[in-house]
Amino acid sequence: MTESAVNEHEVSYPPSAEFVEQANAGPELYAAAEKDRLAFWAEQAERLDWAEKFTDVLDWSDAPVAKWFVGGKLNVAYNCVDRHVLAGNGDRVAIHWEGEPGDSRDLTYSDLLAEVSRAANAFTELGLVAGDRVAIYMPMVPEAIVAMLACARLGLMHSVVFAGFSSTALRSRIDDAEAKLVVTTDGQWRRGKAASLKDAVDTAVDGADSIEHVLVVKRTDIDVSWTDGRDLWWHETVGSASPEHDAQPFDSEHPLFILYTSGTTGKPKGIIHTSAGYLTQTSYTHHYVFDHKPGKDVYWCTADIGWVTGHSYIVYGPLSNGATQVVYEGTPNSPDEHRHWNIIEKYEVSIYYTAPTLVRTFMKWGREIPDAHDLSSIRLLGSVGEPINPEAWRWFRSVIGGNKAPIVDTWWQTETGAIMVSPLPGVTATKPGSAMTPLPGIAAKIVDDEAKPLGPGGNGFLVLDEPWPAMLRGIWGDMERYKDTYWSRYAEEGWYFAGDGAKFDDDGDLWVLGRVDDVMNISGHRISTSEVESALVGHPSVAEAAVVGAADETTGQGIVAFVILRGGIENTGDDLIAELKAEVSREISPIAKPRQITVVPELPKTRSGKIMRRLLRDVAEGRDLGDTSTLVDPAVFEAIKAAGKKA
Ligand code: 6R9
Repeated sequence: MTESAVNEHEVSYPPSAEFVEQANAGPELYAAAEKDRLAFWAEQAERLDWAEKFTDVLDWSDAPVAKWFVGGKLNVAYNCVDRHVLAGNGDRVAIHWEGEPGDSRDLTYSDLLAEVSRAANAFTELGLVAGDRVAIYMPMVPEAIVAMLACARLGLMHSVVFAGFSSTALRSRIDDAEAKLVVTTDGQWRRGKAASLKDAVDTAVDGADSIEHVLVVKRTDIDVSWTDGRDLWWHETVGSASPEHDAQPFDSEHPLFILYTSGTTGKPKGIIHTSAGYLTQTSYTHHYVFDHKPGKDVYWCTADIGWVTGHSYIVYGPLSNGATQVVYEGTPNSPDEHRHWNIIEKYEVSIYYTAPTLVRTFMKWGREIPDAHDLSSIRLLGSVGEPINPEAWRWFRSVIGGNKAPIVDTWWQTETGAIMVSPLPGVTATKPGSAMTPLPGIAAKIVDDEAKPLGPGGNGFLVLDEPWPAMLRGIWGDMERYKDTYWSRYAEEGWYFAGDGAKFDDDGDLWVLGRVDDVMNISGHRISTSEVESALVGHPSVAEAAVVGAADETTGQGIVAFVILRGGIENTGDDLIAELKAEVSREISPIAKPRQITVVPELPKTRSGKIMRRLLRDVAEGRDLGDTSTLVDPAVFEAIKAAGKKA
């Protein structure tokens, strides 16, 4: 392995004395979990209101399908809504909602209770019973969250499908889960324009045998076609239902939702999550990792509910903790690039959780934009979704965090349900680019191909060697694939294979290097795509970079890079490319020097913001493009190919 792109012994950032003073978590949390892991989780489960106490913390006898908090009963929606009202916090704002065109709405916990109760009554009236599946295909409107909670309240499983996905993607998810109801909107706002969403639903449900009803929230007021008997307006059906509803408790292991992961190949996997373990870990992590203080903090997670981050850190974690949060419907540059900072100023957001790709976009737009705003309310920043390169990390901390807000770089997956590896903001001295340490109660290892655990300096695969409460319970309809994908690689040891490469630095801190399929092999040297990207982005001319390993006759793979320049930087052609290659040589090693660097206007990304390296590899290796259906904008490729020809 080559040297890392960053000097990991550079200054680390300890929390300030003032932060430590008021922090939810201290070092004793690690000690408690260390002493007795299961007792620690039993204690965390006390964060929830139980209708019936559990008798056992964990039953792993049917591994790899866990049962957590065995014999317990609770209602997830009651824990996210009712209990806050009953505790006297009904007037607290749960959701400060900002619509894309500039409309806004505040929902208190009492409002949320009335809405969720109405929706639960309406769903019951439609004949839905516990265990049924409901597809939710909606933009970021409050009703989307209400619909999810109404499902949870009734023991229905929701399957949220990102509203940017095609009708084909929606249909395959409806069919796979045999959903009976789709909840949607007439249309969605995108950069000031209303675009139909109902049309896509109509196409998707045409001939879908399982579907009985389509429930439509009026959002944009555009015309929709209507199928009588099947289609229902939310404002009529839910609007006329009673706001009183008695939540029934369900077993700890009652299924809560299915969420399909954007698989790189083949059919998407319907990841199954269940109730009590999932809620315990999302609540626990939201409280400690974000140092959340209910009634004081204003929290904003910029994800979409179509992704797991939206499930765990917009809906279940924050609401179980009685949070006041911002929910934003639109894109960060609508109507202009000031939108996020305007929202932060307006609501005095104190905790801001986003993705590295967005941080790099902000860098590209230039610091004068956030600098024009008062961001002094921010006291904590979070990052999720991919490795955050040290350059973006430092920019985030200094420009957005006023050089004082701790950054929590949180590693986890759809499959893990909740955060697994992250700093604790009042404890950990953080290093730019490192997710640092498994959280208290979480067991992780870095191991080699032969399952040998690696120590400081080691570089291998990230595995989870003990079950955790929010872990997936399977893949919908395909338990063989569940075992095969996650548990066969280290079957003998019984470890969960995360599919990520990782290393421990010499201090024993953990660095996630990216998906294993993103690790290149150059003349027998393993180099992570993100390491090279990080080096490129470290150059003052580069805003964003994507790196792939392309087949190479002599070296096995050669490194091919695509870069976007920062605003105002002139593309000097060969001179610039030579300089960038030299930069990578310097930062990592001559072995890591890209064979080819192409300046491009855009990078192809999935709708969740992940760079589609597979497609870039196709371009780099001169192949026809495969499936581009999950891309935000397939036209991006034409521009990339054109730039490649010029290069
Ligand atoms: C939550 C989420 C999971 C994959 C995961 C890894 C990457 C997520 C990361 C990170 C480095 C972090 N990933 N967080 N890599 N540092 N802090 O993103 O879930 O969409 O299922 O993606 O994302 O590669 O395996 P999901």
